[in-house]
Amino acid sequence: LQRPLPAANGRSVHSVAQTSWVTTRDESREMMALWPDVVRDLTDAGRHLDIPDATKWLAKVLQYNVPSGKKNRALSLVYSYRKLAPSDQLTEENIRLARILGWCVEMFQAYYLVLDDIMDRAPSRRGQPCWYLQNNIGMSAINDGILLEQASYQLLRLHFKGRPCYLDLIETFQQNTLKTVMGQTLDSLATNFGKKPNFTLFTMDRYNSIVKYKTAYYSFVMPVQLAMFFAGIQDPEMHRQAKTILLEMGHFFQVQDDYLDCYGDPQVTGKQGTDIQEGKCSWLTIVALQRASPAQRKILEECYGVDDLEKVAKVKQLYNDLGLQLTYSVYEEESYNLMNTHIQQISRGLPHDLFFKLLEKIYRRDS
Ligand code: GPP
Ligand code: MG
Ligand code: MG
Ligand code: MG
Repeated sequence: LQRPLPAANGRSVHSVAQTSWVTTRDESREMMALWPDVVRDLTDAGRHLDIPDATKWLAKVLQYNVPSGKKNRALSLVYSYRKLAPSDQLTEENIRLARILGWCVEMFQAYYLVLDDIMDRAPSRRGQPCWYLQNNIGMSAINDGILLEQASYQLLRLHFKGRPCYLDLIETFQQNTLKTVMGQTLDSLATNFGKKPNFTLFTMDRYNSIVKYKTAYYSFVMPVQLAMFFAGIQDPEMHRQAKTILLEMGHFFQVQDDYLDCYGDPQVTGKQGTDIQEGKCSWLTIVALQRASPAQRKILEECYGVDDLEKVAKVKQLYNDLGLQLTYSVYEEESYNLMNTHIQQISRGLPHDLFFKLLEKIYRRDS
């Protein structure tokens, strides 16, 4: 599925991507082997036995929404832990705990996605109907989102309570969730809560804030921060340097997400794009507004954020006329090179190859 990768900065991108793919696949298998234990911990380990219906429902919510994704965030966490922990800490038991922490992250991701899909009126996710559209669940899915969030804290409590890093882990989840919901707030404000979008908020500055908060913190900063705390790394300067490059990667990741919403193959991404009809503040729209002639801007004002297939097609045609696919590939290439340079500048004892690996995982992604 991957396009051939050109070498950048003299590094053989292709071979790095291939090796990482093999290890990622093995780690993904190890994660899946642990999943039944996670469900058991949360459903029939002696808790809430007096309300078996609710426990059964929780098992269903977990099964549908958590293990079906790519697990990129969990895999990043486990990989980071392996790279960051002192070798005497890398016991079977600690690797298992890192994987459980990975599942906590995936449960948070599932919680965000269940709610985000309601907010974005999305039809599909990970190649299946969105949870709120399953069996008339509708707005009850809001409660299921909260179930997923609280189950994640419960799993954390079961395995980490009493460890020195426990409070740091809880705070990392809480702080990053606050950032994420603040980002969703900005996203909703630009979208004008489902009415006609507010183009005065469609600036690159505003876009940068939206994606930093709604995506970069929880998708890139959080998994590595958790791995650092679990590995016993507290040094604020190390955390600051990691955060700086991870926010950059998270920004890049959301630009890719916006691009794939329009130009991706739903068979590969597992989700049908809705950004145009929902009037989202997307990277494509910002660039289009920057480049549009007055006549073209008029098309956007008439057609953007309207649930009408013909109008959606007109917006896509305008993106094509403005050459946005080429703009995107140039942007992707340039950002990739810039991030490689920034990784080389990391000075505070953080392993560069960890960040190179995280970057390779997303560079030129199509899903
Ligand atoms: C991505 O935006 C942001 C999220 C999935 C964060 C949701 C967080 C909540 C607290 C609800 P997006 O809508 O473009 O993502 P996607 O394309 O995957 O729907
Ligand atoms: Mg969405
Ligand atoms: Mg959204
Ligand atoms: Mg999207």
